[in-house]
Amino acid sequence: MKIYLLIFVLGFFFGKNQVATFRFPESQTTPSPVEPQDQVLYVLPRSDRQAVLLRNITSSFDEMIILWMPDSPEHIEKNKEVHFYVNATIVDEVKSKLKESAITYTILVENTQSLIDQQTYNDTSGQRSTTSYYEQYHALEDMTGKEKTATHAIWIDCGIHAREWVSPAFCLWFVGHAVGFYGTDEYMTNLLKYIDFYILPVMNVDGYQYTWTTNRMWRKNRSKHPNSECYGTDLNRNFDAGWCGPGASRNPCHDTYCGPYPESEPEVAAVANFIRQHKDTIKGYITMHSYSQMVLFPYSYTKEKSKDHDELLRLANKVADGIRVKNRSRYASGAGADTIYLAPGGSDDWVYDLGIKYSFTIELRDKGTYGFLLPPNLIKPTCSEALTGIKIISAHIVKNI
Ligand code: 0X9
Ligand code: ZN
Repeated sequence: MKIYLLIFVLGFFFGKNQVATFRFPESQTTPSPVEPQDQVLYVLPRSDRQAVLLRNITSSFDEMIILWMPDSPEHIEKNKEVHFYVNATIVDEVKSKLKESAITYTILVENTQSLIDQQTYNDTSGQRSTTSYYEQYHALEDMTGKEKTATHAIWIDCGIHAREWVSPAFCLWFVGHAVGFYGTDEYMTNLLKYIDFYILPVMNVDGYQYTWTTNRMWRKNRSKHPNSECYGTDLNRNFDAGWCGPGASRNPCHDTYCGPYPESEPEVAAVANFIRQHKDTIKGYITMHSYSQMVLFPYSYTKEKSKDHDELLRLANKVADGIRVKNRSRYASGAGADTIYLAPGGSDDWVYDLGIKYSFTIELRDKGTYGFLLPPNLIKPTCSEALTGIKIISAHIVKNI
């Protein structure tokens, strides 16, 4: 059995993975009950007019509204769910605007700050021997690892997007499961006879750290751009696959900013270099995101089908079926561009075009009840169902090596 944890190896290439000691941020204490909290609102636009209005509202309040779903205002369409995080100071104003425009909304998450507190206060170092370690969220300094060489391997990365905390939690949980249940989980033990895993628990190290210290809703990395006041590039728009085409933004202030050129970001360059160097060994690529419960495969940068579309669709359907039967959770499956939205510059598409056929994005729980603020007690069921999926993909890869 070989499981490689890549955080330090790649951290070396990033050249900037020093992390400050975690300090409980002042802004993250639960306000008194009378103090209004940030809220997540849900709207289903019923007409093109409502979609346009929502596009305007969600893009006009600067940092005060953070779109959770879809990824950018341009993707807001009639009859497609919209989830957005609204700063407490403008919650009333936004609600009145929606009412004025006769747009019905519901509150998805009312107690955001309490959820954030619940997810950060119990971060523990040095409790790795207890199972509950894997059922909590962990700050960066809590994760460690090293690298060797493999013959057949599957790469799994987590934490491309900073705020999707259940993703890094999954990578840690997966390592804990593979090591802890080696010999007991027969399927996994067998799998590990034929295939190694490269695990990168957090690709977006700076962004992830920033969500622990400053802004829980941050998505991008934290790079600085010469001609802009805004920070950050969306790492999943910075890979060299249809780079910065429709579905990405050239504006550094936007959440889907593609960066100044492909692989401009050190995190992306490090991962791309590693995968290029190991492309004959790496037989499968799986990148973990949240949220919306989906099993996606290339392409996302074009609506055209890939040449392996049929095989990948069958496999993605098998994953969704497996999760439904074993874990009783519903995952949608399909090519990215049809299933979620057109989004170029993603890691899965780049890896696929490099010649690694089995390339998947898994969007973990949930479907919007908590969104990015998935409570820690849901880490375990989320990881269990993701493991079901990864076992199915891995078995297919092993059969086809
Ligand atoms: O928009 C994304 O990058 C992913 N969704 S998320 O909500 N986690 O941000 C979807 C990625 C699908 N694959 C590509 N766009 N290549
Ligand atoms: Zn994501």
